[in-house]
Amino acid sequence: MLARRCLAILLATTFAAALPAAAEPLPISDIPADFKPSDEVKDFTIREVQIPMRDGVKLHVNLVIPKGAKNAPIIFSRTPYSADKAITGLASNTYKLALPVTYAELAAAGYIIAVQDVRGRYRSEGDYVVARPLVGPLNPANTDHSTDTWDSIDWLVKNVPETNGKVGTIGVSYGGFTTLMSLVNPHPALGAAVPINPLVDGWVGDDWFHNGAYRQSFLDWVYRMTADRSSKYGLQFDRYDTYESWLSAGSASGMAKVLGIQDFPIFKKATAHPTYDEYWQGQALDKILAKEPLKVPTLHVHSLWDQEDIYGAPAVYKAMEPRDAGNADNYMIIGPWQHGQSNMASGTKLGPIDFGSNTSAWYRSEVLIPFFDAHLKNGAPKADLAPVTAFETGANVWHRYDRWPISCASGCPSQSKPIYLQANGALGWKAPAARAAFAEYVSDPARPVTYRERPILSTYNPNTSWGRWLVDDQRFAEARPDVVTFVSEVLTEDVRLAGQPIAKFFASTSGTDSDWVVKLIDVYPAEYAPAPEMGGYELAISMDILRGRYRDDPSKPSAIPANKVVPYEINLPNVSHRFLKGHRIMVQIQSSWFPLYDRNPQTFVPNIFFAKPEDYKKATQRIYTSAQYPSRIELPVVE
Ligand code: PG9
Repeated sequence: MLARRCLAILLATTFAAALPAAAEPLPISDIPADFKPSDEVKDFTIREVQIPMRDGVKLHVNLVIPKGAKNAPIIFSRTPYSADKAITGLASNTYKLALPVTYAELAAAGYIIAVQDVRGRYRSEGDYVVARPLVGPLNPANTDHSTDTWDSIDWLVKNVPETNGKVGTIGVSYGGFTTLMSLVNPHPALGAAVPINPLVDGWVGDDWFHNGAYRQSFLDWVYRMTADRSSKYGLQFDRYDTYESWLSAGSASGMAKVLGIQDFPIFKKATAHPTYDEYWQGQALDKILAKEPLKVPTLHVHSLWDQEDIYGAPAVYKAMEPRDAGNADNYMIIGPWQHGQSNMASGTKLGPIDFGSNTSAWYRSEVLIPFFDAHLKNGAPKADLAPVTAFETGANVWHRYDRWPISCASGCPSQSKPIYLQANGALGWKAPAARAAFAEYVSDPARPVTYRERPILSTYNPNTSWGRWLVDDQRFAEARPDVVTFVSEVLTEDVRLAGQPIAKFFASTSGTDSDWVVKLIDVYPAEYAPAPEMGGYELAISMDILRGRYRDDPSKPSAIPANKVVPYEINLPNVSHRFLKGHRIMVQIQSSWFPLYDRNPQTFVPNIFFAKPEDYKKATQRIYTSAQYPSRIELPVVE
């Protein structure tokens, strides 16, 4: 009996082993319910945190921590463009490849990288307000970018065990704006700040307007950034070449209607505040920071061909200078870059303009990292940095300066010098002697001067070269009958500029409002051996627009008296440039810069956003070049 039972068990176990097990049902979905990528093979970890702010709203931060980090300072950026996208470059196991180049180099230098979605964007809670003003008359809430930065830094230094408790802020453009906001009532752990190409004054010369002329191309940004919280939607124009689209829409608000964004709050705020009123003045960061004590060493980064925020960095450097009694806390670097190019892998060229070396990489290794190290690393020595480091385009050399500007009307090491517009399209150092002389053109809003050659793509079209437009060859404009050109003799010696050119000119219009665009241009020799394809190139080194109604008072527009000679003044963007012997200096003037800027109807109307088709009229423009009306550009010449 026992033997039979044993045999039965033996047979059962033997056959059980031989038979296939009952198959486990496979899940229907091929995507595992819960998977986290392994960090084992990486040389860094990404830690995702939600940081509570003082009002309970939680803001999302991605921390990138190189393996083995200890006593490491934190580099903190705050962005509306996605903290996830900001840290994910190539899918690589080494942060040197995975991170965008600036973060990778900072991580290699021993820093933890922290990137936050600003309030209301992507994975952060709360409401999004574009460039949210500080708490006060323009912001009735109890939080702003300054408080959100303070609360975040406080949390980071208490909750990231790998840190030495010191934080540096950095960011480009919008991120430059949030970096400047970190300087208002700064957290004690904030040891250094690097605002790069920041939005500082949206009316005077950064993203939204320049001297009152509306940068309508930024409707593209408005659409992308405020249609939803995570930029799902990209703007589609009806044509690849948007020139016709803008022209047929009429005004900026006409285009907003076409796109269905006329009721977006940020667009309505612009149309409600076309003048430089309290709304703009109250949020201009140069004005705000001029009143703050300078507690945090700051390195301002300026791009000479910044197509978005060309006003901000030098303006805020200048505003903070009086607070820097020892000339040891307020720094600036001026590079030959487009917007954000200091953060790009290559700063050797911009379009066809060659700088002879990788200026962006040089800035990061010789200026940015030494600056952060000196202020954030325990026991680090002082950095050997000049208060101002400026690249001189044309000569392609870096200079160390103890101030900026180097040349101005008074109080600078060199004094600026006028170059005069002369009769017959000449330009020269001698004041004009002619009794009556002017250059004339007809400005027709139905055929506006384009800001670059067509086709004109939408700002963020994947094929756009928007980032390079400021170095476009200006010969296309010179060829138009509605652009007047003044050009010097061939230079017999170099002319060096370091500072801000100021256009002071006399003009009349047959209309009652007008835009004036002034361009300062370096004309290459017709035969140019170093790069034959650059022969005759007209490289703009500084240009800007003024909406005539604001000539006397940006906060009180007034009609221009028709056919009367009126003086105008435009502060042009800063230059650090050498016109080389053999080149010529050129000035061009025109009355539209379309479609980047909305058209001036050339008839004074209460609000150009709502100008009607019948308001747009041709006007005869005159630029005076006489002894009585000596139009000129005050050039910041360095002797
Ligand atoms: N120039 C962009 C911007 C900054 C601030 C407000 C709106 C736009 C940027 O590059 O972030």
